[in-house]
Amino acid sequence: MLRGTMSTTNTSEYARDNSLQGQSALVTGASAGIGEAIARALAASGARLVLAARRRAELERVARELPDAEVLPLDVRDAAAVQAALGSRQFDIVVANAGLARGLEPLQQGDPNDWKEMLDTNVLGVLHVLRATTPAMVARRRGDVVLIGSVAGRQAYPGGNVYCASKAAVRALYESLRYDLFDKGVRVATVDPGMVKTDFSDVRFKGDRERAAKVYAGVDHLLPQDIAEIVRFVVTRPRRVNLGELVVWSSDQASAMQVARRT
Ligand code: NDP
Ligand code: 8X3
Repeated sequence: MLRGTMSTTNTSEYARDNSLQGQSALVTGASAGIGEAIARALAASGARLVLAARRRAELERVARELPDAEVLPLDVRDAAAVQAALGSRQFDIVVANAGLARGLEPLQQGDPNDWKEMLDTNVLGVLHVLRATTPAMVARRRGDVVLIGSVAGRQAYPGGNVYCASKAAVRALYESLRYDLFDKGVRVATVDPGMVKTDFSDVRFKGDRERAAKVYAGVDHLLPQDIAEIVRFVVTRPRRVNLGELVVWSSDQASAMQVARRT
């Protein structure tokens, strides 16, 4: 076999591909937690960032620390606003991360307003963002879509009902999107984390910080930057490589239900 043929390992290609210089990236839910960490990681690799979420002040806080970032106050539930803000723009990378859980009650005690908020944000919000941004990717035959799913979309747990259903929908969308986009130059991945310490549980328990803290007590839980580094790895692979489904557990978590606590 001649050196320099396609079958030869080319390590310099990998060194080169770690840069996102010249690429534009949209991250939804970039005002906090995992989305903020993803924005920081992609920016550190040279990408120009568009930071989307509802809280302008938090987006501005993140943007101030990045070399080239634009803030885009946006509620992903609002289809018309998402289309108006994103429909005429081009992105190399779209990370659909914005999402939330509300409540942990059995379904028979659940609040339909919570259900609507979760489904509107976690399912329709993702669809709105992808509907607005993927046509330009298809037209250019280039792009990376990364969905932030959850282990909750793979294993339901008590009280997880509608949140788990919303993340199961994200997983189905991932699978379906690959059929829609694989032959159009657009890669699709889903990164599905287990327990990551963010504001997620504060939001789920509507500001009950004590209850939220108990979720992570004694656990060597994941950090937002752990997920961010994986997203960066996904989008910096050579174009022939499409990492698909990445399930990321804390080493202290065996399943949605089994967590080893050290206290
Ligand atoms: P955070 O609460 O820290 O961050 C959630 C982000 O989503 C915020 O930036 C929030 O911004 C944004 N967001 C919420 N609703 C909307 C909306 N309607 N429009 C635009 N942005 C919105 O939680 P995480 O960082 O933990 O969550 C990020 C994603 O990760 C979610 O999809 C979550 O389901 C998923 N996930 C989290 C895990 C965890 O253990 N933490 C594990 C697995 C998955 P703002 O309020 O400013 O709009
Ligand atoms: C967040 C992880 O297990 O709390 O999606 O649902 S979990």
